Amino acid sequence: MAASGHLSKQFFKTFRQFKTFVDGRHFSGTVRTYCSSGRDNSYDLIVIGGGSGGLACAKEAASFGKKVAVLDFVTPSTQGTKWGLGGTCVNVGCIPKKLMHQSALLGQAIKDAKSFGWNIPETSFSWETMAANIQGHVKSLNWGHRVQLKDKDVTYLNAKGSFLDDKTIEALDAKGRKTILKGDKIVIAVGGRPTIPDIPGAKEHVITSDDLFWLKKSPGKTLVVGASYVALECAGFLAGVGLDVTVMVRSIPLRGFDQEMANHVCAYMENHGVKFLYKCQPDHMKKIGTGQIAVQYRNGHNSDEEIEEDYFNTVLMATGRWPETKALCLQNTSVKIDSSTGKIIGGFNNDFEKTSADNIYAIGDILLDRPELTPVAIRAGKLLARRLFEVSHSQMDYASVGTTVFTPLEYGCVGLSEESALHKYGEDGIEVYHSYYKPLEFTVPQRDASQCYIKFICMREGPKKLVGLHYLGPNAGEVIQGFATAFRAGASMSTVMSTVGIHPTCAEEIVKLNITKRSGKDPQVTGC
Ligand code: FAD
Ligand code: NA7
Repeated sequence: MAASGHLSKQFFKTFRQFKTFVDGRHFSGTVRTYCSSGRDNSYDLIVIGGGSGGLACAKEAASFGKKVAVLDFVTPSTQGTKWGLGGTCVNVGCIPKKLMHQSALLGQAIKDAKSFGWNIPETSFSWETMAANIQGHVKSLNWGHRVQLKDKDVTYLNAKGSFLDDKTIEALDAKGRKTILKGDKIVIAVGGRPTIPDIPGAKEHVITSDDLFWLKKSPGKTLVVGASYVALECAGFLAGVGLDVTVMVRSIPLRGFDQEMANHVCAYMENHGVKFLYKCQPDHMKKIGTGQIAVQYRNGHNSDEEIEEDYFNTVLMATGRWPETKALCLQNTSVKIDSSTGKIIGGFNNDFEKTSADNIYAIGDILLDRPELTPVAIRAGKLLARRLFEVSHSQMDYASVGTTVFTPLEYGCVGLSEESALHKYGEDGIEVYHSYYKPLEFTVPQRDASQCYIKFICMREGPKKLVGLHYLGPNAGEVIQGFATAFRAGASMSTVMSTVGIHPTCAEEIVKLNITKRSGKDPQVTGC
C-alpha cells in the first residue's frame, strides 16, 4: 500500500477483504486499511472532480482495497445555479437533457396518438411539473453517488482542490475551511464549464446549459446562440415543449460532424418550428422594460453588416466549454497544459492519461484531444485505476466511439464523416451507400420523413470495410450502439448486408442499403 509510508504509528490498521472481477479474471485478497478517524490525510489515490470519470476511477480503485479520496466542488454559474455530486452528465448534461428530450418526444407522440385512435382531450404542458420531476430525479442520483462512495469507503470532500505540489492538495470548502491531503497518485477529472463570449450585456443577462435544466419556470421565447450539439439539442426540446425558439448560427451547424447529416438535422428542426438565423452573431444585449432581453446582432448576409434587433425572454449561450484547470494551481506542479485550449496534455510514457508529472493523471473532458462524452470518461477512469494499481495493463481505446445527437430527429454516428473519409482515402478510395426511408411509425400519422436518411461509408476495395455509419431517425442511440460494436469488430459491407434484418424496424434499413452515391440512382426506399 503505497500511502503507508506517510502514516505514523498512531493510526490503527484494519484488514478488509476485497473481491473484484477484471478483464475476465477474479482478484481477491486482504488489504490493510488505515483508519484515520479524520486525522490521517494520506491516500493511495486522490481524485479531483466527482463527475463521470472521477467517480468511476475512485470507485474502481477503492474496489481494490485502496485508500481513496474524491473532491468535488461546484462553483455556481454566472446566474448562481449550483448542484450536487455527479458532475456535468448527471446535473447539467446528458441526464436532464435526455429527459427533457423525452418530454418533447412525448408531445409528438400525443399528436401521433390521435391518428392511432386515441381520443385525447386538449393537452397542455407544464414546465414547472417537468422541471420539478427531472430535478427530483437528478437529486436522487446525487444522493446515490454519495451512498456508493460511502459503501466503498471512499472519502468524499465537498471542497475545491488545488495543488500545493505534485503530491499535496489543498481542499477548500464553501465555508472557507482548508484541509491538506497527501496523495501517492492524483487523478484530475475536473471537466469543463460553458463559456460566455465577451459581448456587452451577455454575462449579466444570458443563461447557459448550467442553468437551463434547473429553471423552475419556463424560459419562454428563447434565443439559442451556437450551433453545436448542445445548442441544437436544447433548441430541439425547447421547441418540442411548445416554446418559440430561434437558433443563431455563426458559421456551420454541428462542426466536426458529417455536414450532410447536420444540414438534415437543421432542416427537420426548421420544418418543426425552430427558426434559424444563419451567418449571424450577437453584438449587444440589454434588458428592456418588459423584462425581455433586446438582442442586437450582426447579420452576415448583409454586406454592410448592418445591426438587426429582436426580443427574447431568455438567451441561452451554447458557445462552447472551457476546461476547469485554472483553479487547480497547476503552476505548483510539473503538469503541462495546452495554451490554446487550456486542457491537460496526456500521453506521457505511452500512457494516454499520464501527464508530464510522474504521479498525476487526467481523464475525461479535461484531457486534450479526447471525445467529450460520459462513457469515454467512465471507461478511461476505470482502466486507469486498474493500471495504477497493477490489476491490468489495458489502455483506453479512444477510436471509433459512437455518439448520438438528441435533436428532434435523432442523429447517431460512428466512425468518419463523409468529408473526413474523402480527405483520408480520396473519392476513389471509398464507396458511400445511402437511402432515404420512412419509419413505419411515421406512416399512419402522415409525418414528414424527408430527413430520415442513412449513410454507410466503406472502403471501395477488398471486403469493403466500414469506415463510417450515419443514421438519422427515431431511437438513433439505440440503433448506433449495436452497430458500433460491429464497427469495432471490423465489420465490412458484406457482413452488414448479409445480416438478416429485424422487421419492421428503422435499423433494418441499414442492412438493406444497396444504392451507392456514385451510381446517381434515387436513394428513396419504396415498400418493404
Ligand atoms: P464532469 O462530469 O464535468 O465532472 C467534473 C467535476 O469536477 C464537476 O462536478 C466539477 O464541478 C468538479 N470540479 C471542477 N473543478 C474542481 C476542483 N478544483 N475541485 C473539486 N471539484 C472540481 N455526453 C454523453 O456521453 N452523452 C450525452 O448525451 C451528453 N450530453 C451532454 C449535454 C450537455 C448539455 C453537456 C454540457 C454535456 C453533455 N455530455 C454528454 C458530455 C458529458 O457530460 C461530459 O463528457 C462528462 O460529464 C465529462 O465527465 P468528466 O468526469 O470529465 O467531468
Ligand atoms: P462547441 O462544440 O465548442 O461549439 C460551440 C458553438 O458555438 C459553435 O457552433 C460555434 O460556432 C458557436 N460560437 C462560439 N462562439 C460564438 C460567438 N461568439 N458567437 C456565436 N456563436 C459562437 O460547444 P458546445 O457547448 O456545443 O459543446 C462542447 C462540448 O460540451 C461537446 O463536445 C459536448 O461533449 C459537451 P463556430 O462553429 O465556431 O462558428
